[in-house]
Amino acid sequence: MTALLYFFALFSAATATIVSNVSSSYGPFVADIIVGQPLDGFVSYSIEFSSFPDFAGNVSNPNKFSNNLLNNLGYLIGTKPYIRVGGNTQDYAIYNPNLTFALNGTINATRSPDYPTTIEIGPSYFESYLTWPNVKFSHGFNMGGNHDDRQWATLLQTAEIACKTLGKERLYWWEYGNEPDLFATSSQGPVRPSSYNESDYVTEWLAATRAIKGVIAKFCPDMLGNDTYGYLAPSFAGVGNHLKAPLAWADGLDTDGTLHFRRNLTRCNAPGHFNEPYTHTI
Ligand SMILES: *[C@@H]1O[C@H](CO)[C@@H](O)[C@H](O)[C@H]1NC(C)=O
Ligand SMILES: *[C@@H]1O[C@H](CO)[C@@H](O)[C@H](O)[C@H]1NC(C)=O
Ligand SMILES: *[C@@H]1O[C@H](CO)[C@@H](O)[C@H](O)[C@H]1NC(C)=O
Ligand SMILES: *[C@@H]1O[C@H](CO)[C@@H](O)[C@H](O)[C@H]1NC(C)=O
Ligand SMILES: *[C@@H]1O[C@H](CO)[C@@H](O)[C@H](O)[C@H]1NC(C)=O
Ligand SMILES: *[C@@H]1O[C@H](CO)[C@@H](O)[C@H](O)[C@H]1NC(C)=O
Ligand SMILES: *[C@@H]1O[C@H](CO)[C@@H](O)[C@H](O)[C@H]1NC(C)=O
Ligand SMILES: CC(=O)N[C@H]1CO[C@H](CO)[C@@H](O)[C@@H]1O
Repeated sequence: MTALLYFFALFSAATATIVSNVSSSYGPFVADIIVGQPLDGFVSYSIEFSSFPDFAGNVSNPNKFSNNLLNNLGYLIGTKPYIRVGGNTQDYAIYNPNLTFALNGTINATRSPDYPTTIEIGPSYFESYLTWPNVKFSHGFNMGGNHDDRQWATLLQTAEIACKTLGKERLYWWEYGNEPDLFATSSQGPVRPSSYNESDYVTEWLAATRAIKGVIAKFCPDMLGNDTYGYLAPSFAGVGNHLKAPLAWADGLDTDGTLHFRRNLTRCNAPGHFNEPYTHTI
């Protein structure tokens, strides 16, 4: 399963309370809605990393249409939806500090016809996190690397910009790597050898998340509390793939005690993946 877009429920003590009201033809009915039930951020969304600038816009051109939709949902739910920025394309995104626009994506239809598999992001990519007030985000760091020797520099550079931009008010949790259980077998082109196993994954994951933590300690030291520093993980695509989640846990994925759960209630498939079964797992 290469789910790019799905609904998921996020459990957190954090609250992103909406402050704006929206006009509605439902009139007094909306005022009677009990906010915050059944769960904070009960309806939340994942936005494909490469599409985030389109959905959110930037500081000079914020996407007000998207914000209005989120406000309306927020008014009905009690909190604005939480937004995960990630998916397959987070693992292709290479940081280029000289890029003068948000994202340079190139589609290779042989690899994937519906999203770019060669991607550079520039400093203004992160402006998209500033266009939707009172939304909490998870930012997806690039673990796959796409065979680009700027992968490690990208991680350290984006960790600094992401923590400075999001701050603890906007951050939900971090995510390092999307569906790493498919890295060795990806139909878009493997990014790890076939010998890649759970202990390799755990070693790599711990080393990189500790490096991210080092960057945060330097630039955003107020984001290292137990309620502000953590990861959505293992972010596996399924239960029958090359890496198995139970083995990753057994191999020490949560050695640092930084993992937070994600449970999906309903998911919908992304374009190009409609052949997959639609699942309800409430
Ligand atoms: C939202 O607007 C409705 C209708 O004007 C009003 O009754 C309600 O108190 C407002 N809610 C908030 C949270 O401002
Ligand atoms: C960015 O541009 C500067 C000035 O042209 C150049 O020196 C530097 O190597 C470039 N950096 C990258 C990562 O391309
Ligand atoms: C902001 O978005 C507008 C509209 O898409 C675009 O023209 C502009 O180049 C963007 N600014 C930056 C710095 O990317
Ligand atoms: C965007 O990426 C393509 C390669 O995918 C490259 O040919 C092009 O020069 C890049 N554009 C900019 C402005 O960096
Ligand atoms: C597109 O992807 C295919 C399969 O990975 C590769 O063989 C081909 O060289 C790529 N084309 C370009 C222009 O990069
Ligand atoms: C995983 O692969 C590494 C080499 O990449 C090897 O050292 C290790 O023994 C393997 N672990 C298991 C459990 O097979
Ligand atoms: C943070 O969590 C760790 C591990 O659960 C615990 O040992 C530590 O006391 C906590 N720190 C605070 C400030 O609550
Ligand atoms: C995308 C995702 O996490 N899907 C999972 C949703 O829950 C079912 C059952 O618990 C899993 O099989 C899916 O992998």
